[in-house]
Amino acid sequence: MSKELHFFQQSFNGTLTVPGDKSMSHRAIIFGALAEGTTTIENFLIGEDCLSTIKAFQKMGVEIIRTDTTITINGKGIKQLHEPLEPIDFGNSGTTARLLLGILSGLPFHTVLVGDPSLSKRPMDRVTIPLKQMGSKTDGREEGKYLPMSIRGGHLKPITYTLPVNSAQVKSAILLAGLLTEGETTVVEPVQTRDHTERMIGAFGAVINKEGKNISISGKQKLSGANVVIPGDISSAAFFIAGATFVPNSKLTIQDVGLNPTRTGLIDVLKQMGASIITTITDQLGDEPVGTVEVETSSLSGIHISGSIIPRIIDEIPLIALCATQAEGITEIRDAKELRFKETDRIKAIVEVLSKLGANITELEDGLMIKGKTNLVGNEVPSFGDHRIGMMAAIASFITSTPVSIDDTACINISYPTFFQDLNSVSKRQ
Ligand code: SPQ
Repeated sequence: MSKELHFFQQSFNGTLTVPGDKSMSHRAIIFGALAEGTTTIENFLIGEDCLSTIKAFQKMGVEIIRTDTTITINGKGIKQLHEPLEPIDFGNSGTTARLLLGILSGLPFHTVLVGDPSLSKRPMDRVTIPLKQMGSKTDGREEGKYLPMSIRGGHLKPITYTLPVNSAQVKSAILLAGLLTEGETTVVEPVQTRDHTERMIGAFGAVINKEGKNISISGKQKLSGANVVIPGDISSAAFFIAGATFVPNSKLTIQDVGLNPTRTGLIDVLKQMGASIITTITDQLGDEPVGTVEVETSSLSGIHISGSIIPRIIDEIPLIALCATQAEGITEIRDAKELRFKETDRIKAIVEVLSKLGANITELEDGLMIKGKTNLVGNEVPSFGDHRIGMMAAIASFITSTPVSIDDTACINISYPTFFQDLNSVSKRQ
């Protein structure tokens, strides 16, 4: 489904709330499905990825009922999960695949796992290598590296594992397997990644301990049903925050958005580039800070971005690259090779899309170099079936004097089905 977009001479104005956080929505379903008792989840993200997580547990016999954005799980504990009769399809969702590999490792049955063509190209050995050390039996395409895979879980032994890649999905997969394992499992995390798994488990009555870089879980803790309210997704708000920094005459407020510091790197980067952004924490939902982001048009300057901030901006790098085309001077992003293992090779995708729009951008092995400031021009661009690339191109159409035509925007339903409605609601003619 291609879409022609032309928001030229419109700005971002007004107030917006964005749908629930994707990472937290996945985790709430996972804990609710493992818990005993009723779990309710409010402001759940009705994106295709999170629906894949629901369907996976339904196939294992968990009763999950959805009414609009509220989910009810009638949890009966881990013992109620049964061998699925059919393969489980993770669709496009890396989080579902990797976190469920962790759980399935500890469950005494056989499961066949498949995904869409994009997910089937994403490495799963980053989780199966430590899970095999714990005793999980997995196999898959290309010597067990890719989906389709099969897994036979069962009795596991605890391990201590130092993450070789800065990945919250790998960390969470091991911790979830550790929850089903007698003894203490420890993940050593050299660079902090998003910590929603660690924060949310408390609501379900269990604990994950953090001491410096060591994150430990004692196995066989009982989870009890909980009421979880999901804050707005900062990675969805990011499209509007980034756009409002460089689209002339913008002044935008985003409310009720998650402000967990492991996710707010975009705001730090944009401020460093000269953006005017004010964040205010107004509430706490469970263990997650929530608040308001106020942003207005500013003059941006290029900066160097590398090191420990990368996991805090990993999903927002397409947007940072777009902002960099509107910043004076050079922006260099390094240490971001992980982008090559997302829904598509996002380094290549960013370069191709922004080059087609007239940007001066160079592909680096582990990142990008962008020379600003450039007048962008409309063109036909691919989204590569990647929701975040498609939405980045849509935001670019606010500053191109001719339309931007995106070949496939259906992929945006992966994380933000109401994106275009929200875009229309805050775009105002200047
Ligand atoms: O779930 P998926 O497909 O991996 O989604 C992405 C995204 O852009 O929405 C990445 F492609 O987000 C990941 C994120 O990049 C979600 C996530 C999580 O919920 O734990 C963690 C990050 O991935 P990783 O590999 O760094 O752990």
